Amino acid sequence: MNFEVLTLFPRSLEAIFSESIIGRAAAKGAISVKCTDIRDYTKDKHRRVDDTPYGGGYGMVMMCQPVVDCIRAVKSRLSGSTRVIYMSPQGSLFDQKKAEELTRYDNLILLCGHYEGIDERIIELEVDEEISVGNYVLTGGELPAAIVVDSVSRLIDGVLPSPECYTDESLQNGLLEHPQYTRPRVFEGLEVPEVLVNGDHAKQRLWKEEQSRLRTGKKRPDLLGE
Ligand code: 4G1
Repeated sequence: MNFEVLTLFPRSLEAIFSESIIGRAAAKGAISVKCTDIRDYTKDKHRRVDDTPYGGGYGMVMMCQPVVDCIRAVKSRLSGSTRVIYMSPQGSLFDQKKAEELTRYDNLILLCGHYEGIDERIIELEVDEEISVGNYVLTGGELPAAIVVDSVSRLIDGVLPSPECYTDESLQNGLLEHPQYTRPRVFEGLEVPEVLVNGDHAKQRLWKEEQSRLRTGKKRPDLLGE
């Protein structure tokens, strides 16, 4: 999987993508993540990428020319299937099902807005799909794009150290994780549940499944459709 993030702030994301599991996966070639600076595509003599909105109103809007040229330039050097996604509060809500769906593409181009967003004609001309990561106000689409890169990447072969890391995982079957503990066995008087310390493997598996269901019902009944 190849991710192409188009942004006015490439360095903010490069820092995230060069670390941890995603950084390691990219270093060994299981995925590739590239950030492209939209400003590099401006033809304006002052290198401007935004302008005031027609019809008035607060703030600035990202202009067609640099964004459309940037998308087309990136597209032209890609091979295989490509999906152009605009990270936008107007998109449909990102979830695990969508993450799995996106693994089918060879390339994901993730366009990040800033200011008051982008000229609508960019969406009409070049965007296949709009995705939102949640209902709150942000200053830009960079963190949402990082969320998509992170959650899609971990479904790609060779990204996680062992495949059980996700076949076993909670949200994969629509449930939360059971409570987790590590050493010490007692911390400030709080003990690790006995079954995890002395139980046999079958008992522990049953306990985990039960805890998973109980906790989902209590903390996230919406996941059970309740
Ligand atoms: C109206 C949230 C505006 C925000 C209503 C989730 C949010 C991109 C996302 C905004 C953004 C609501 C996202 C808002 C996002 C242009 C640049 C749009 C930043 C911008 C609920 C600002 N998932 N927000 N507008 O936050 O890009 O992907």
